[in-house]
Amino acid sequence: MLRLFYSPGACSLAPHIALEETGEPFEAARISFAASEQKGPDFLSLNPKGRVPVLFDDGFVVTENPAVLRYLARKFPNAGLWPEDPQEDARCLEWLAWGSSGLHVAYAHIRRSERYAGTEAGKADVVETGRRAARDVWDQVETRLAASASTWAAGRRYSVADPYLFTFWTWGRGPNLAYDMPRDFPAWTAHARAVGERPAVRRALEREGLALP
Ligand SMILES: N[C@@H](CCC(=O)N[C@@H](CS)C(=O)NCC(=O)O)C(=O)O
Repeated sequence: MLRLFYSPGACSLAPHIALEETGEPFEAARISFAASEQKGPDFLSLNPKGRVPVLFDDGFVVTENPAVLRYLARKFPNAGLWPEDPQEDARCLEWLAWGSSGLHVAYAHIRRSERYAGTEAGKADVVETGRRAARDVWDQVETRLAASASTWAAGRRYSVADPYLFTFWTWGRGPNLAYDMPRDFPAWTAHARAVGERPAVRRALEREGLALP
């Protein structure tokens, strides 16, 4: 049995959506950050990094969004979540890598400044730096999507890059960034609305208690 450990609204939303897209049965195991469940012994025995997502597949454990998303796409090829064309394959991987090393890390400077500084002044500086970095990468995503002729991020077809980008879109409208997404990021918002029309996405959003774009 597949089990996804997720926390509502966290980056685990992307594999949560991808799992729904596969149509396979899975268990969604909710981890409460408010109760610090990601730091408890049970969770740490699965993922010593203390982070979601964690995908458990019959004894095999995989973490890190790019790896989890690719694993799901490869394991369930009929869902068509990974492009076959070499250029679209590279584009999909490029989005996943940039998401985890660029967008996520910029955001973490705001949401988790304690990782990067030990004093209150240092943390405030990290948050300010994170705000500039996040705006820069959010703007870059908008520019790329606006220049694309396709509805989907990696090419002609929907892929795991789309729910990953969608997850960052939801962070843009969230309290830490509080961007006016439709006004400032219209191409990304059009993308998020197209993603949000998919039944799999609606099911995952409903389970996590999140609003549609
Ligand atoms: N590099 C990891 C990052 C995972 C990560 O930072 N997850 C966050 C949620 S978005 C988390 O579990 N945070 C809990 C914590 O920092 O205590 C990935 O891309 O999957």
